[in-house]
Amino acid sequence: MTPTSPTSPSAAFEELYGHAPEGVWVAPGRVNLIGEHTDYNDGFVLPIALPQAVRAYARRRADGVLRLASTRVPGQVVELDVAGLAPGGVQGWAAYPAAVVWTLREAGHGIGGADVLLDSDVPGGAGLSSSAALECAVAITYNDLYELGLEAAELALIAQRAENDFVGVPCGIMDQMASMACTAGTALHLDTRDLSARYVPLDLAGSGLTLLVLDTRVQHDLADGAYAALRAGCERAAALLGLPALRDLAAADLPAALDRLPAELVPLVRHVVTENGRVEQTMRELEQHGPATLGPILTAGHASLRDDYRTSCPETDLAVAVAVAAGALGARMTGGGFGGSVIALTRTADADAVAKAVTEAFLAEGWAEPHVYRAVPSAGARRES
Ligand code: GAF
Repeated sequence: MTPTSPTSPSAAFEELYGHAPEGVWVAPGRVNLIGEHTDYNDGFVLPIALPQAVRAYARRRADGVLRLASTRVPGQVVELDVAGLAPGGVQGWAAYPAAVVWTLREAGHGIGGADVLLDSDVPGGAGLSSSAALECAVAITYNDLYELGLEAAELALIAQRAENDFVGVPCGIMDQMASMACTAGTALHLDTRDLSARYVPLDLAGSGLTLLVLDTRVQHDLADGAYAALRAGCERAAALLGLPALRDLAAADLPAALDRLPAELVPLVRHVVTENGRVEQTMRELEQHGPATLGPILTAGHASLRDDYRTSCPETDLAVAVAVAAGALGARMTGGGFGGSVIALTRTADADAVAKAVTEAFLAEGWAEPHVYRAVPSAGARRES
């Protein structure tokens, strides 16, 4: 699709709103290499941004009206009064962009209306952060349209608060920071306590490696309560141990701490502490040897999510097992879980065979054929034109 084609989002914007967009802003989805369910425990994460992204075509309006449209829902325009936005007042996909506008206003920023058309190629419900990409695209759009001067981390916090307080999902900060702050060719090592970032080069192609993303097409829904229950369990465990967060539990103190906890919290705490260790181990490997030695750490991370944190499902477990049996160096589910996507690190020469083996295994089970992508560490949110 070219910008001048009659079906381009720019042309669709003009057709919908009767004028051209002022600009185009883009925010990517992500995969997390390692560090799952650590972000709401003040821990460490290591995501990369994907080439798949949400684009916001937008023009500022002077009358306080927010008009929202999406190329995924042709013909629908949701019209909202910015001053009247309130949690619970907007349903469906429009809740995410509206949430960001509400949050900016709540935070005291002098913002008003806009015409916005959203265009996304981030698969939804695949654990690839389509919601965070949507929020971040709107946050960066408003930052420019209203000259707010906010930094990437401030916009990520606005987007997270939008999801927590308006949409109602108690997510951590990983997805929004990944979308806002990742850079091309690197993984982002984020300390979610103070948002300090380190960028570690991740030259997959140059190392003869491919990072496959296998979308199991089992839709996860973080709003369904399971995610909130896990987060609450972690917070209860930290409180029982007298710690600000599980991040403050050192690996050496883990056995003694587990003895003091009720049985149902033991596997949660074990996952979080060992997962933080795997992020740090991954960083050491990347800095000393590059990505080729990461496989076993990824697979160990999956075992922990499967056996301790219990956020995997038969489809993600099978994808990991078959990928590794077919020659992947390592594989794990990525994101919140309960479905979504698996990442598999393979030698590039083996990537097609691994993808084929997983596809055949799914078809043999009578499951939908997985969607397969190749993850390339890409740039974070930015103005595109
Ligand atoms: C989801 C959440 F949105 C993130 O904050 C993070 O907790 C992740 O699940 C699990 O690591 O993507």
